[in-house]
Amino acid sequence: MQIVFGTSNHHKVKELNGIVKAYGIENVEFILPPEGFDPNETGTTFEENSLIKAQEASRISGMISLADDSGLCVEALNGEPGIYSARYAETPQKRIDKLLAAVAPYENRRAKFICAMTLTDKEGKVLFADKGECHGEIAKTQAGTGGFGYDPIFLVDGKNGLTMAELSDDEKNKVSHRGNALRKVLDYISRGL
Ligand code: ITT
Repeated sequence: MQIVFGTSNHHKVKELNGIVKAYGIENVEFILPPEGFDPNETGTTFEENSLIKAQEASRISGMISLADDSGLCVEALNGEPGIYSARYAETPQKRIDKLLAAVAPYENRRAKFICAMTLTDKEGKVLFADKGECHGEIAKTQAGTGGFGYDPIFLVDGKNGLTMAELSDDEKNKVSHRGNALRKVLDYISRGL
C-alpha cells in the first residue's frame, strides 16, 4: 500500500523509510506528495499542523496520507522554538547558532524533540493521530554530521554524550521522536486499515 507523506523535507522521508524497514511491515511504502503540495501551517500546536499537512496531502493526491509536524522544545526557553523550529532563523546553521546563544545563560539545558503525526483517509478524515518524543539536552558545542536540523546540538539521553548527529541512521531511528511516533502509526496500520 502506498501512503502519501505530506512534507517538503526530504530528510523526513528518508528517515521514515528506514523506520518502516526496521519495523518489518510489508507492503507499506511512503511516497512524496504530488507537485503543488503547499500547506498553510497556521496551527498553534504540533497536532494541528500535522493535521493541516495530512489533509492537504489527501486533498491533492486523493490518497491515504500521513504527515508529521515536529520541533525542538527547550525547557529554559519555555518550550521554544517549538512549532517554530523550522522558522527560528534563515538556515540550519543560523538556527543552531541562535539556539546555542539563547541557551548559553542557563544552567538547565534540558530539551525534547516532539513529533506529532496524523494519518488521514483519501477524503481527509482522520484515521489515527499520536505523537512521539525524544528527551535530552542542548550540547555546548555542535558535533556530528548525520541527521538534519538541530541534531548536531542535541545530546540524547542514554547515549554517553553523543549528539543525535553522531548516531548512525538506525540508532537515531530507534530513539527519535519520529521513530517513536511512526511505530505507533505502523501498529495501527498493522491492525488493518
Ligand atoms: P515539512 O513541514 O514540509 O514537513 P519542515 O522541515 O518545515 O518540513 P516542520 O514544520 O515539522 O518540518 O519543522 C520541523 C523542524 O524541526 C525541522 O525543520 C528541524 O529544524 C526541526 N526538527 C524536526 N525533527 C528533527 C530531527 O529529527 N532532527 C533535528 N531537527 C529536527
